[in-house]
Amino acid sequence: MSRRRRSAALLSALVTAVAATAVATPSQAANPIITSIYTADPAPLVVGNTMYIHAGRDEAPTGGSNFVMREWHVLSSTDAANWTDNGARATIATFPWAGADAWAGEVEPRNGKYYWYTSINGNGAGWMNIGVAVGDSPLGPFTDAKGGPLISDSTANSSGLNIDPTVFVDDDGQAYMYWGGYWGPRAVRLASNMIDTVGPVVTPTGLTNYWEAPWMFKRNGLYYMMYAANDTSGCVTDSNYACQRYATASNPMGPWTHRGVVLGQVSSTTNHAGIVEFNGQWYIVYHNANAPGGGNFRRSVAVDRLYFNADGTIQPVVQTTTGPPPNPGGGGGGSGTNIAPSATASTSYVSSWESLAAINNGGTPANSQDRSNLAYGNWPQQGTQWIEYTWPTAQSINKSSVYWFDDNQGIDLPASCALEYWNGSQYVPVQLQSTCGVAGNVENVNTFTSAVNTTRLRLQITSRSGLSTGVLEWKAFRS
Ligand code: FUB
Repeated sequence: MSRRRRSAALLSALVTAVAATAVATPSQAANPIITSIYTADPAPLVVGNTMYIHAGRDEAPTGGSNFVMREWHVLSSTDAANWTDNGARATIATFPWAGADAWAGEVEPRNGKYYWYTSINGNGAGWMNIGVAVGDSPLGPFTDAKGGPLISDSTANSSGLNIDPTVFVDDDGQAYMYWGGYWGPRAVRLASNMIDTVGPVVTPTGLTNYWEAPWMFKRNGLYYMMYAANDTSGCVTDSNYACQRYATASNPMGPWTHRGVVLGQVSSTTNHAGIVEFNGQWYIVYHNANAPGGGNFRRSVAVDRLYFNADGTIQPVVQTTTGPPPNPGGGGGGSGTNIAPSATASTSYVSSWESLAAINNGGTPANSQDRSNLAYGNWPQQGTQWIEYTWPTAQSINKSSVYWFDDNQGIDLPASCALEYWNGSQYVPVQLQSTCGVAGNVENVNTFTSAVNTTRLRLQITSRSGLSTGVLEWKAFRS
């Protein structure tokens, strides 16, 4: 395999990404979180120490009476209070088979890839479709993953309006997609490639007064479905508006049991929201018409805290104009001490033009190509390689983070990773609170379910087919 693997297409995509990054626009903490443009239909995603929001952009003129939506932006924050607009990361042109209406979507990670499911108006028969794009990081660049719609009006039992996908991958690896507008929720299983459906499209039961905009997640073994409703029986004062109701289920395909209202009426007629946990706090992201010059087709994303009761029910959200207080958490170092610099590093293999010293020489890279503070790489090895820290005395460790090296040549982001520790007689897996992170351009923070006491910590790294892997910085935090 050539060390100089580099295609013109990849270069062009990178140039696009770098250009978009160059115009990143930070804002002050407040709701709405971004006022330099109008944003809508937010879908939150936590990767490492960063919360991302994938959102549409409203471009309707003042007084406009229709959506004008041509692109999706990615907003990001490391404290849930101060947000940066990273620019348009996907547009209608991302889908060559489509021509209009970049409506609501959601990004779901799997196998080191990020799948962006979107509502988009196809050029074929019917109106809205569900498309899917794929990228290597939450910021993209994203390309059409399928060459046509995943769901369209031709799909048997599809919704009356095929919009607003929410995708959820369960602990057993099975993925589910819910979507639908005009009171027509639908559900289907996705294949492990994330771009094909498996089995029939079904109509879920129990989503009382469902209108559109589902959002699925799981907490403490219970499945939650939040969705927009527009009834006047406890939801809104005028059915042109919507609230967010929610239901729970013990099975990802339902049946669902309606539990109540999460988010009341907002100042825009549409109400679209997502829920996520970040640095130990739950958040709801939603949109309203509160930005200067805002309106029903000039919406803006807001973020507020969300609280669960002890029985798993959700407390009604208090909408604020201040937004949540900064919550930098412990991600990327934070409260714990990084003890990697005091360890001796070893590895199964290091290539001659890279350096093992890179992994614990401190600092946080600017991106996955930033080798200014050295880089570790194992090209031309493929499959599983490891790096390891050894301390002279046992350390109590409860968290680790890794910043992957990707030279866009022979070294790429891994397919997967795993942490192990030496228990005195053998290596055993470190149990993590979520899947070992393999995202590019971010610090992937892996929090342990409980601290381990050990003299040796090992990071197992499995490459993608035909490629090798690398690390810019690997941290281990004392509990
Ligand atoms: O933004 C266009 C549409 O409005 C979304 O797809 C719906 O959820 C509603 O927010």
